[in-house]
Amino acid sequence: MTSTESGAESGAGSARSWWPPALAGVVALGLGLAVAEIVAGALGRAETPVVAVGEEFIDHTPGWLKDFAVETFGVHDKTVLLAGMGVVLAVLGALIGVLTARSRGLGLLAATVLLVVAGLAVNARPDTTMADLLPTLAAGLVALPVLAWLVGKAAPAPPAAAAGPAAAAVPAPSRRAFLTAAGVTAGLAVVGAGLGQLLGARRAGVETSRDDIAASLDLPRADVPPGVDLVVPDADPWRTPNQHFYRIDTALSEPLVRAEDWSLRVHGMVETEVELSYDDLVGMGLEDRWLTLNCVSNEVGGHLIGNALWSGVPIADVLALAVPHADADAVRSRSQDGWTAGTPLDVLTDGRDALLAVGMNGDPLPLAHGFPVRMIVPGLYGYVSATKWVVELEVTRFADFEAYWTTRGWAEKGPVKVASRIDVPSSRAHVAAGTVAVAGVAWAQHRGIAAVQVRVDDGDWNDARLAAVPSTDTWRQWVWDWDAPPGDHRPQVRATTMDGEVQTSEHAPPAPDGASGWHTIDVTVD
Ligand SMILES: Nc1nc2c(c(=O)[nH]1)N[C@H]1C(S)=C(S)[C@@H](COP(=O)(O)O)O[C@H]1N2
Ligand SMILES: [Mo]
Repeated sequence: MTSTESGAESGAGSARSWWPPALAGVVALGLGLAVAEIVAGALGRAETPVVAVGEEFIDHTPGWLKDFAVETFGVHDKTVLLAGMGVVLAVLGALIGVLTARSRGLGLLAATVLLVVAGLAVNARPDTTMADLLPTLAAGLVALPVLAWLVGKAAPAPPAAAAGPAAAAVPAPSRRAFLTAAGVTAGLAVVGAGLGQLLGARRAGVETSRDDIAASLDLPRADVPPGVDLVVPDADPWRTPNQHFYRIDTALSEPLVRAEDWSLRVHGMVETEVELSYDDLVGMGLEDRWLTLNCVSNEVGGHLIGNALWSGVPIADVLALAVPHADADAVRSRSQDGWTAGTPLDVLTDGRDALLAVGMNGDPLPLAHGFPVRMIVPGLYGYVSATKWVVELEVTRFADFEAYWTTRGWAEKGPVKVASRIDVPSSRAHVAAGTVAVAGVAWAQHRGIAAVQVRVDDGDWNDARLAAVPSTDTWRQWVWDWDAPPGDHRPQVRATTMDGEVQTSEHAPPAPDGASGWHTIDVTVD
């Protein structure tokens, strides 16, 4: 019976060597992904199959898992996701390779299914066109034949008549030939991926567009105002450099928007729909404001917060061009990649420095922080206000829509809670007895920090010395000189706002509307 025979043969084959076809599958898949990188890079598109699948995954993971990822991995959540996808892809590639060795038809079918899934993910991304399918298509056109060819070398179909002795004679040279073929393919994949990265780095001219903006816009030098930075060793600087500014968003690969292609549509419940180009916007006049931005996912004592000099146009001025209807109460902003935020209309028009920002610390916005234009609204968490790559403002009513994070269980409105953080000493530090500078920051954007107090081991509260601030919209540094006696101690901090709210000791987790509680650290005084 032929089926028994071939079964026995493939059984002997798999006992001898299941790994060559598995390796063939991994290498073929790798080459396919490299080809996708090259084509996406050449086309200047952000959506490679891997990116699209990753972003669909991000958009469809349940809220709790996302919260867990941000809490556990913080700003490294994307790296962890990509690493996880790498492992899953390697396993899938290996399985497809093994399957292909058993049955060419089934193996190629499985590979095709994988491609179709990737294609569907690309298609499901907002703002994708047929052109975004080309990287996936090219990946398939290269990976499928290479898969069949490599698996053929890894597990040569036994000649129908050949029995034991012939099979025993074949392996050595064919194994060498296979390893050479696999090695060359893997090398091509690595070189290809590198080339793709290089092409991608040109980013469809977005970096060039950013350089042009840097040259043409007269952005300010972001000199730190006098007295704001207490310069306590090891404390965070008052001004957060762009490269150290936390990054949180749902985009696995930054949306690529050139300033010259950007436009902002203001519509919905307005008298006149308005569409602005980048030049229209900056032509309205840029204002420079120090504003502190923080994430609702920031834990007590966390670092998902930063302070920068933002250059931009007041959102109120742009809304005024469109003239919102009196019964509207919200603005739904949308980014180029489809993410949305819902911001109270009154917050955007009450005279505070809510900006459509184009500059950050004297440079055009970095791609990761929303180039070419983003929103920044002092007093609100980023998820309800700080839309990056913003392309649309829809004047509407909260009753009529839900924004990205609201549909995932976070609060509809996200005013910043008053908070304070101890930066030095670091938690579990050992310090020498004597005078120890306890220092950090406190923030309650747009309300302002009036006082910061520190106590140790539930003792009396001591007033910290406050640094200067240019407005109520930034964080405020503080320092308290502690006469530290030897032993284990627990300093903790609380802040009071200018409108008299004392920071609550009540612990709340970040979800659904921001963490609360006093930052407390453990210090050993030697
Ligand atoms: N387009 C877009 N804008 C976005 C987000 C996003 O996922 N997509 N995340 C928001 C959140 S939750 C925060 S805290 C801030 C973070 O801005 P940053 O990355 O510049 O620090 O961006 C906001 N704007
Ligand atoms: Mo956030």
